Amino acid sequence: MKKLLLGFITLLLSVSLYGETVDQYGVKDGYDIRLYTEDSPIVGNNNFFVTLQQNGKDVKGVKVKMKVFMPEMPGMPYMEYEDKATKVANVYKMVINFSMGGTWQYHLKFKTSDGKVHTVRGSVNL
Ligand SMILES: [Cu+2]
Repeated sequence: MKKLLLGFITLLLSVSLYGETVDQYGVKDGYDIRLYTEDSPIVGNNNFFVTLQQNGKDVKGVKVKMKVFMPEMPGMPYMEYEDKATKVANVYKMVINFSMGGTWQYHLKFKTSDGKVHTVRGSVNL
């Protein structure tokens, strides 16, 4: 019975993680950051979008890049992938390749026009 219950809980968790888009908000050094996807992340290429605002206005002259990585695990080397964003209208777009499922950490870096580099950390599940 215990085993059956545990199996049921695991199933529920995997269902809730699967098929969800990414939509994460953060504040760093006075900048409001939103990181999101339009589709649920998959193994392979994924479009990630970032918007950056300060006091409710889009921030100009910013360079954005994102690194995703997964720590070394038994039988599996450290993995990472990085892309620099291209700007389309007021949205920064990156194409991120995940080489396997699981939890990926990310460092989202943006360089503002004053030359400062700001880093936001988080994770994405797939
Ligand atoms: Cu891995």
